[in-house]
Amino acid sequence: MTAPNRNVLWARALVDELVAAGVDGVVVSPGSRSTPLTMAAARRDDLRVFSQLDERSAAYFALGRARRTGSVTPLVCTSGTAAANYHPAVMEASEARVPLLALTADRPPELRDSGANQTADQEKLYGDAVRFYKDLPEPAPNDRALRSLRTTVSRAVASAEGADPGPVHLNVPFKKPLEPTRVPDDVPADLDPVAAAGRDGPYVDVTQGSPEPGDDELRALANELVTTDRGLIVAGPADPPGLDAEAVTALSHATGFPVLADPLSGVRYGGHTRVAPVIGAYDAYLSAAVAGDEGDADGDAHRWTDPELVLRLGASPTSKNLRKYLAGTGADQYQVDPAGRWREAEFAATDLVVAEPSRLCARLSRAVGGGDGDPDWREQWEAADRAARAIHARDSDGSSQVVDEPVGFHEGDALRAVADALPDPATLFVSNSMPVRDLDRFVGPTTTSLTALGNRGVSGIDGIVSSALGAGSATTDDLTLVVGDLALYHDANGLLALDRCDVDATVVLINNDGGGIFHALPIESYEPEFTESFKTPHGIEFEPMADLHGLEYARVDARPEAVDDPVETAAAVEAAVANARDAEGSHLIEVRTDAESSHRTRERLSAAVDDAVHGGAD
Ligand SMILES: Cc1ncc(C[n+]2csc(CCOP(=O)(O)OP(=O)(O)O)c2C)c(N)n1
Ligand SMILES: [Mg+2]
Repeated sequence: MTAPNRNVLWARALVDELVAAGVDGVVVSPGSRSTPLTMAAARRDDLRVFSQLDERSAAYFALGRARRTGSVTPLVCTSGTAAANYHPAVMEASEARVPLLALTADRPPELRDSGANQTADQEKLYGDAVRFYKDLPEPAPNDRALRSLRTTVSRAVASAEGADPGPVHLNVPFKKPLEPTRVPDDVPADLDPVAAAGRDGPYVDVTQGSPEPGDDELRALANELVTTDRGLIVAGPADPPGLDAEAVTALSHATGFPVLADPLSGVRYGGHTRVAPVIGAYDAYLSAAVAGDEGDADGDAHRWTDPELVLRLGASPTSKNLRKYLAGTGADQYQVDPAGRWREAEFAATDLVVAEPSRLCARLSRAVGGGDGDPDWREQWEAADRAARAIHARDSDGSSQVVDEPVGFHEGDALRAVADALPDPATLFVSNSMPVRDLDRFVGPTTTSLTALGNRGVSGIDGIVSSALGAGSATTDDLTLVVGDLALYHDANGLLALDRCDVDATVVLINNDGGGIFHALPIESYEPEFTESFKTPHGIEFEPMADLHGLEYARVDARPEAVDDPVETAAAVEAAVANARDAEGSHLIEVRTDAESSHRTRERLSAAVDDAVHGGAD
C-alpha cells in the first residue's frame, strides 16, 4: 500500500529496519514532532511499544531492558527538552556499555535557530557519550534516500551492539503533516515503502569483528598464568549480556586461581558456585592496609599473602576495599577489555589485554591445561570468606557468634533477608548508594540463579525504578528492586510503568529518611550542614505512593527502638518478600531503618572480621 505521505514512508522504513535488525520493543513518549515514528512503531504487530510519559524514566526503562537483554532498545521522543531528558540514561549507557538508540524528532533544518517553538540545537546533543550520531536528512520519497536511511539505521544498531556497545543517536527531522494524512502525489505510487521488500534481515549485514589476541600472545599470557602460584581472577560488574560464568569457572579450575566475584558480575551467584572457588565477602576483610602485610615487627610470620598476578574482567569492582587492596599489592595486573578502554582508576594495572573476556577465559583455560594451583592459597581466601560469613550470620538469639555485644539489626540484614526470600531464578535490581554495597558485602555467593543488576556506569540515583522495571519487561523472572528512599523519590515517576508497561515487581524500600551513605564520610561531623544539605531527611510517607500506583503495601519497622530481636525482624522482612513473591501484582515493602546505627554496626562488624581474618594486623 502506498504511504499517504513521505513522513509515513520514511518512518515506516526506519522502523522496518529496526525490526529487521532484531529489535522487538520500542519505548515511546508522547509528542507531536515524533508522530510519524510513534505511529510507525505502534502499527506493527511484531513490535512491543512501551509508552512512557516522562522521558527521563523512558530512557532509563530502555536502559534496563537493554541491560537485561544485551540487545538495542530504541527510544522515540519529540523535539526540545524531551531529548535532553534522555541524557542521564545515555551517560549511564555509555559508561556501562548498554546498547540504546535515541531517536529524537526535530524541526526541519530551516526552522532551527529561528525562534520556532520547541526548537533547540539537538545536534550532537549527547556529545561523545554516543558511539554513532547522525542528523538524518529530511524524508525524501525516492529509492536512494531510502537506501541511505536503511543503511544508516542498520549501522546505528550495529554500532550500539558492537565490540564497544553503547548508546547511539539519530536526530530525525520532520515537516508537517506529521499525521498519516494523505498528501496527493507526495509519494510515487510505484515506490515500495519497504524499499527492499522480501529481503531477510537488516539492509546492511554488519559482521562484528571481535578483538582476540593471536595464538602467540595467548600462549605468552597462558604461560604467565601457569608459572604463577598465587593468582586471582577478579570479575567486576559485567557489560551486557554478561560474563559467561562457565568460562570463568573453567579458567579458575585450570589455574587454581580463586574468583573474586562482584555481585553484578554474573559470576557471584549460580550453580557453578558449587564447584568453583567463588569468593564474595572480600569487601569485609580487604583494605589498602591489608596489602603488603609483611608480618609483625617481632618476627611473627605474616598472616596474609598477596597475589602475584591478577586477571581483571569487566568494569571496576563495586568494592572500594577491593580496589584499594589490589592497588597496594604490587601484583602484575592484567585488565581485560573488549574495546581496549581503561577501567581501573587506581592506575595499578600493568597490562591491558584487548579481548572479549568470556572467550579469552575459555581459550586461556584450554591453553593452560589442568593445574591444581596452590591449595594453601585457595584456602586463605575460602577461610577468610568463612570467617566473615560467621561474623555476619546470627545465632538464634540474634547475637553474632563471634561479636561479644549484641549486634542490632542493620541494613545489611535487610539485603540478606531479601536474598533469602527470592525464588530461583530471579532478577534483582539494586539501587546505588548502600543497597549495592550491602549486597556486595553481606550476600552470597549462592547457588541460586540470580541475575543481579545495577547502574554502576555513572552510579546515579536517578532512574533506578525505571531501570529495574525495564529489566523486568525483558524477563519472565520474578523481579525485585531494593531501593533507597532518596532514589525512590527521585524516580517515583518510573512507577507508572508498572501499569502502563505491564510489569510486576516487588519494591523493597530501605527507608532511612535520607542519604544514609553520607554517614560513612567525614562530612558526618559537620552539623548542621550534614543533616540539612547531605543527609537531607524528608519525612516522606511512602504508603500514599504505593496507593497512587496500585502496589500492595507492607511495612517492617527495623529502627533500633522498634526491634526486640533482630532475628525476628530479619524474618519479618523475609516473610514480607516471600508473601509478595507468592502473590499476584506489585508490592512495596518499606523497611524503616536507622542509617546512623546501621553504619556503626557495619563498622563494628568490619573490625571484628578484620580481627578474625588478619589477627588485628591493621
Ligand atoms: C542523580 C544523583 N544525584 C546525586 C547523587 C549523589 N548521591 C549518592 S548516594 C546519595 C544518597 C542516596 O540516598 P538513598 O537512595 O536514600 O540511599 P542510602 O544512602 O540511604 O542508602 C546521593 C544523593 C547521585 N549518585 N546521583
Ligand atoms: Mg536513604
